This record gives sequence, structure tokens and C-alpha cells, in this order.
Amino acid sequence: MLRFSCAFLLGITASTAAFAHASLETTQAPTGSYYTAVIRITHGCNGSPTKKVMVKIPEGATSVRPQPKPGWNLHIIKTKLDQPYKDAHGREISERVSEVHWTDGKLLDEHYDEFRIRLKLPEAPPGTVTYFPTVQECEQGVHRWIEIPQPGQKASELREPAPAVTLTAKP
Ligand SMILES: [Cu+2]
Repeated sequence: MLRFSCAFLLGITASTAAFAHASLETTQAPTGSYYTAVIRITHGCNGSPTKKVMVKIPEGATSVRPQPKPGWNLHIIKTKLDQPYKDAHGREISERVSEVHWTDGKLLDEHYDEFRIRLKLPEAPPGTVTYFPTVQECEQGVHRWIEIPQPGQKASELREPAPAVTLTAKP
């Protein structure tokens, strides 16, 4: 029987818990840069397979393009912009992608998978944390990785923290 020291076990538990939730592969990126949000789904809901993954896109993110996945249907939800703008090609943009849904799939609890969205991050001061609230629906049960830490609170203190990326200064 393998024995672990309490601190080591605590260390393992803390780090694997954070890693074991829905989280982003890259958690720091320059403000306003092109970024691939890789949302990692590392387990189901109490053993039940994942059948739907819905991701909310942060305000200010543009050029949002999700990656299709074999065996899953892909839905892009758009919302009208209060203030339309012209993109880099001079085209008038009057709506933004506000959510991306992968549906009708099956990811077993014992398997791992990644859900990818390419986008341009918001322009915001370095240190700003940008969240991708994610709802993971299973055949039985659901995980709502949507909790945002209050000022002074750590994400690791939350039961279902939202995947997050911290914006850094432009290189
Ligand atoms: Cu978890």
C-alpha cells in the first residue's frame, strides 16, 4: 500500500483538483492578441459522459472561430452589438459571437478532450482576468464552471470556477 505524507497528499489534491476541472490550457496571453482558447474537459459528471459543452465568449473578444469536432454538432450564438464597428478589412460588424455550443457528442468520464476557439482577446489593462464561463452537460448531471472569484478570493476556493486567462502587456 503506497503511503503519501499529508502535505504531499494535500499538495496533490490541491493541484489535481484545479487541473481536474474545466480549465484553459494557456492561462496568460497579451491583451488584444490572437489566442486559442483550449478548454480542457477532464472528467464527466459523477461518472456520467459529457454530451454538451457550452462556452460564453468574453465581451470585447472578436474574430471568434470555434474548431469543429467530429461526432459533435457545432452552434455559434450571435448577439447584436450596441455599437457596430469596422473590422481590419473595413467590413461593418454589427453582431458578436457570444456563445459557442458543442452538442450531441459523447465524451466518457474516463476520457479527456479539448474544445478549441480561436479569437482576438479583448483590449484591456494588463492584469485583467478574462473568463470563459463553461457549462458541461452530461447524460446525467451538469457542471457549471461559471463561478468568478470575488476580490481577494482564489479560484481554487470555488467549487466550479470559470476557466480564466490573465491578460499581460503587449510584447
Ligand atoms: Cu474537477
